[in-house]
Amino acid sequence: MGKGKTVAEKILAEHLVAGELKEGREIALRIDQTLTQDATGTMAYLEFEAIGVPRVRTELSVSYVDHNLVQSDFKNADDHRFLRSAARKFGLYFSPPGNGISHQIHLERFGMPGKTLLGSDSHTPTGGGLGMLAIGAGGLDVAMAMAGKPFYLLTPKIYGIRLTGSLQPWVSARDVLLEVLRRLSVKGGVGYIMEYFGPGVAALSVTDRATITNFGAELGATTSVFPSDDNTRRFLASQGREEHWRELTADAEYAEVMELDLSTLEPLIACPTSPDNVVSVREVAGKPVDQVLVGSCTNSSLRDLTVVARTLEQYELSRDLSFEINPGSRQVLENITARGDLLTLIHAGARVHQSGCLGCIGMGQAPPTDGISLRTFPRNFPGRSGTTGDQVYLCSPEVAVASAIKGVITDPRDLGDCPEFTLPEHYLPGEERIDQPWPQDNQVEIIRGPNIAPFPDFAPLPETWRGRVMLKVGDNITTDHIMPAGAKILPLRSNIPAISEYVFSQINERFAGEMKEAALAGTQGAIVGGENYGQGSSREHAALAPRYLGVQVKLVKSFARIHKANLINFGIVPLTFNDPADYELIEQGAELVIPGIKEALLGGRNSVTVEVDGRPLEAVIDLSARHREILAAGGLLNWARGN
Ligand code: MIC
Ligand code: SF4
Repeated sequence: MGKGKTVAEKILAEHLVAGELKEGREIALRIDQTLTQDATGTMAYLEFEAIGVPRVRTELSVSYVDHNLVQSDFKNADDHRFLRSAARKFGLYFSPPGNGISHQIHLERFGMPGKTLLGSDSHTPTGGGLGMLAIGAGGLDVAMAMAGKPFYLLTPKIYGIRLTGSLQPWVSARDVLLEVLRRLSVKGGVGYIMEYFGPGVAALSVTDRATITNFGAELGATTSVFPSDDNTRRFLASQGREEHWRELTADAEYAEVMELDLSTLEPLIACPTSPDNVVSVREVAGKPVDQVLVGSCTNSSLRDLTVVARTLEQYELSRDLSFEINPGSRQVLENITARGDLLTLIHAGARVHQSGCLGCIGMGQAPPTDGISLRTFPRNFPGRSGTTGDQVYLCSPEVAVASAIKGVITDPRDLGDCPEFTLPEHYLPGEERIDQPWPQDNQVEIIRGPNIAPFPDFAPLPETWRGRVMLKVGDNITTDHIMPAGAKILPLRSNIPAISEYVFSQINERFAGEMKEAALAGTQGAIVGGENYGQGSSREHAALAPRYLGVQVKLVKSFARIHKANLINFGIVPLTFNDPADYELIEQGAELVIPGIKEALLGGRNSVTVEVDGRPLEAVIDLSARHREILAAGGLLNWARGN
C-alpha cells in the first residue's frame, strides 16, 4: 500500500485511541454515534444502567423502535415504554414505533461522513453509504460505547471494489451486491472492510450506496464504505443538512481489488435459503409467486418505492398474490404521499403497512405453505419468515414489481421501458415524531413492566472446564438458528430466562430442557460447529441465552465476527479446531475436559488441549489479552466491575 490512505483507513486513523493499525491487531476506536433498535435495545439499556454512567457520552445516540410493533399483549408495549423512559433518563434521541427502520432514518437524519457509528444491529453498515464507518455490534458493546468507552476490534483488511460503467435500465443497487455475494459467498467478507471506489461510484446515489453497504452485512464483512463526494453533499442538502458534509476520498492503492463493471450486470436473485445462493432472474423466471414484499432496511427508500409505483402506473398487479409495501421511514411515506405515488400503490392493490421491519424479522407477513415469497429484504435464512420450509427469494424492487405484475418470477427487462423519474431536491423531513434528548433530570424514572427481567449474573471461568457436547451442527449456522426471532419469541427479548427456552429450538426442540437436566446434574454445555458459525444478526441473545442455560464453550471451524465478540462478552470461550478434520472425530454427547483452560487463557497461550472422551485434540485460542481477561472473569460486565 502506498503512503496515502483509503477512506476506511482515514476514519480509523482519526478515531484510534489505542493499538496499532496493523492487520489482525486489536485496536480501540472512539465512537461518535450509536444506534439501538428495540429488539436489542432493551437489553442494551439494562446493560448501560448496570455500567452505572448517568448519561450517554457520545456526540449523538438514538434509540429506535422498529422491529416489534405488534403489541399483541402488554410485553411489547411495556418494552416501548421502557425504551422511551430510558432515552429520557440517559439523554438519547428516541424514535417511537411507526417512524421507520433505524438504518433508513439514521441515514436520512443523523449520519455524517467521516464519523464512527456503532449500532446494535448487523445492518448498521447502511451508514457506509454516506461515508461513515458504521459497524454492527452486540448490545453490550454499544452500551459501553454509550458510556464513552472505546470499541475494540481487530484491525480489518481493506478489500477494494472498483466500480466502472453504469447500471442498465431495470438493474439496480441490489444487483451490485448480489453479484458480489455470488462471487464471494456469505463468509467472503469476514475480517474485511469492503471499500467501493472507481469511476462507477459517481453514478450511484447515496440511497443506492446505502443498499450496497447494508446488504454487504451478508458478506460477513466488518463494514462497507463509499467515499463522500458531490452526490453525498447533494443528498445531505436534500435532507436540509448540507453543513454535515465533508469530502472524503481514498488516496491509496488497495492491496486486494475486485473489478465490477456495472454496465454488465443483469437482474439477479438469491434463491432459498441463503443470500449468496445467487442466479440470474432468467434462470428461475416463470415460477409462480404467492407473495411479493417490498421493504426492509435494504430496499425501502424513496427511490425504491417510486420505481415500484411508477411501474404500476402502467400495469396491473396479478390477483393471485399478495403485494405488500413496508416503507422504510415516515419520511419515505410522507414523500411518496406528497408526490402522489402512494395513491398509485393503493389504487393498484398494494397492501401498504406502517414503516418498520415487519415481515423481515418474521413479525407477520409469513408466506403460505410451499408458496414462493419474493422479498427485497437482506436475509432468507430458513424459517425466518415464520413459515417452516419457506421458499424466500431476495431481489431488487424492480424484479419484485415485475413479478407481482406477471404473477411469476419475471426479469423486469421483459416489461419494456423502465420508468424515468427524478427525486426531490428537498425532502419533507418527516422527523416531527423523533424526540429530542431530554436535559438531565434525576426525577425521570425508568418504567419497567413485569416482562423486563434483570440482567443475569454469571460465574467466572473455572481452572479446568468439564462438560458435554450438547449439540453438534454444520457450516454457516446463523443466529436465527441459535436464537430464533418471529412473533412468538421476539416479545421475550427483555426476559432472558423466558427466551432461553427457545435456544436452538429450530434444530432440537428439547435443547433447553436437555441443558436444564444437564445443569441439575452439574454438567456444563459445549457446542461443536463448522465454518462461519454465528453468521447473520448481531443479537447478543444468541450468546446470552445459551450462557444462561449453561453453555460455556464453543468449538467450531470458524466464527462470524459479531457472534464471536458476543460470546466473549458473555463468558463463552470461543475455540477453533487446529485441524478442521478433528470436527469429524467429535460426536454429540461426548464428554469434554479442558484442563487448565483459565491458565491457558491468562498465560497468553495460542492453543489448548481438549480431551474428548479422554482422547486429546488441539484447539486454537485466537484472542486478545483483553478478551482473555474478560473470559476468565466470566464476561464483560464482571470484568468491567473488577476494573
Ligand atoms: C436481523 O435482521 O436479523 C435483525 C433482527 O435486525 C438483527 C437484530 C436482532 O436480532 O435484533 C440484526 O441484524 O442484528
Ligand atoms: Fe429490520 Fe430486517 Fe433490517 Fe434487520 S434486516 S434491521 S429485521 S429490516
